[in-house]
Amino acid sequence: MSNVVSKPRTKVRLKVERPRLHKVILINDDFTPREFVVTVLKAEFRMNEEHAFQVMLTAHRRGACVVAVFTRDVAETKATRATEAGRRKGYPLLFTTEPEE
Ligand code: TYC
Repeated sequence: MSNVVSKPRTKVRLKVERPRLHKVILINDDFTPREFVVTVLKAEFRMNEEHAFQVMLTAHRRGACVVAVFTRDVAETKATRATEAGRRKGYPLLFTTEPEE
């Protein structure tokens, strides 16, 4: 049997902050077909037709639209995948990310 007695380590945990969330933003362009934008939003962001159509239309009218917020890694992965889906078809479709205030 062991005689070693270890003292519990003192906990110094002053504050636990939630990781900042990052927005995925859809950028408008003049070339990507509306229907293709809707298809990508449904596939990559699991949106239904109606929601995807509204997001596409907002980006079309205002130049950009926030798609959703995620932790940084997830936001960047989804933005990259969605942008690449457009590239594969030769479209300039672009999704960017930025941290929430
Ligand atoms: N503006 C495009 C068109 O008229 C459609 C479109 C909408 C493209 C939103 C990109 O993020 C976008 N065909």
